[in-house]
Amino acid sequence: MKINKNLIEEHNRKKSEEHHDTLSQLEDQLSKIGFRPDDVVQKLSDFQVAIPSWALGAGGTRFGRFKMGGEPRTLEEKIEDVGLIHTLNGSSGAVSLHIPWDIPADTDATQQQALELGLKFDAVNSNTFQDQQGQEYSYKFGSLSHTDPRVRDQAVAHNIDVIKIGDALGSKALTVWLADGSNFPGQQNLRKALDRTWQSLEDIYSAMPSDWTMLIEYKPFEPNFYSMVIPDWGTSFLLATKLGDRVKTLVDLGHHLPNTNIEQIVATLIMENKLGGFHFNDSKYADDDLTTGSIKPYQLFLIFCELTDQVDNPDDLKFSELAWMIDASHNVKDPLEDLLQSVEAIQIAYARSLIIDRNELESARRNNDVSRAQDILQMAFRTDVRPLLRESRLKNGAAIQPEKLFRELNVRENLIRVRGSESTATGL
Ligand code: RM4
Ligand code: MN
Ligand code: MN
Repeated sequence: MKINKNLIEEHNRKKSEEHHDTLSQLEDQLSKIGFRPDDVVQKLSDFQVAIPSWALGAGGTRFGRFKMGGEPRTLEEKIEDVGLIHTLNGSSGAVSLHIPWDIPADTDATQQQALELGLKFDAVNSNTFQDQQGQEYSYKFGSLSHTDPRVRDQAVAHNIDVIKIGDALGSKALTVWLADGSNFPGQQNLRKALDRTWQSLEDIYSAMPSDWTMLIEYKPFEPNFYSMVIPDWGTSFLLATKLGDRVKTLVDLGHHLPNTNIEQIVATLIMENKLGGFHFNDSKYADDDLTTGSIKPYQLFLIFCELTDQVDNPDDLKFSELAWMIDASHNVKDPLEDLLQSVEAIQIAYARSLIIDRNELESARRNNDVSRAQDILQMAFRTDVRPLLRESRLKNGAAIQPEKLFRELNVRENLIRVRGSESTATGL
């Protein structure tokens, strides 16, 4: 299914008056405190967040999976769905593939399809956390960290295959998330498991094209419940440092123990030039893969505050060099609506971080004026920046209110008509 541009224009015409009223009010308010709203709008228009190919169907828990209807049956249909999201919001111009769930039958055709929809390929993800049919050795007891060199070699070879597929599609990064670890004390030699992982990653790194980046995720527990080989940002950072310049840490927001100060991790990684990108989602407990910004919007804002804090070091961080990706799972919501909500939440956090009075904040900090510093941050957080988002969508030729239009056009019903109510997407 494709959404005709005329429908977007018609929607925008209907919403235009109301939009311009709220926008000019906000513009006045921001100009008074010395901001140029146009700059924020421009930054928002340029900012693109990749959609994960594994989040377009109904996700499951280990207890079950409920059909949603109209799920994409093929990679082509997954890319079509990302195209739908991007047509509606103008901010999802990239897709992140998971191999082997999404092996393209014909890379040229896949690339062509993406190009026509205005999509690029962000990081490709390898998968050594499941056994695939016909696979020679099992990953039951690990992959890159396995005690048996034949298993490690197989896992390394898989990662190199993933790079090859990504390379043919124009991707420039590999994400490695390792499920390796142990369930019981004594099961694994902790030091040796990390050492073997490092060696396996070396093999992958040396096979990677010179303009590629390797992104290493971390996660404290699950599927292993006693130890994970890469449990935290420190271990990811250590491996990234040992391996080389083109290896960085990927921060998946759900991969932390409750109440971890993620914004502080982000600040440290920026300082060391080791921040590779994000898997955006939200969580109450751990790897819940909920809609970004649905549980802890203030945390998301604080993360963006670190990302856009360039008062003293304007060249520290190049947004375009980071991988901005969503990693979510949908058990009860329509994934397309959920992804629209996620992108919007990310943009809201970004926009709010751009209207912080940085000089005032720095001076409050210098003077240890704690109350003032808190007020400055919260003033930005409490501002409704959505008119700026809507303006950036208009600029990108997208819909002023993408979720509204999604419902008005009965997108899900149309997808069910074409794909049936029983279709299932590959993924978790
Ligand atoms: C993991 C991790 C990976 C994702 C898989 C599906 O928890 O977050 O990034 O690829 O789930
Ligand atoms: Mn992830
Ligand atoms: Mn995860």
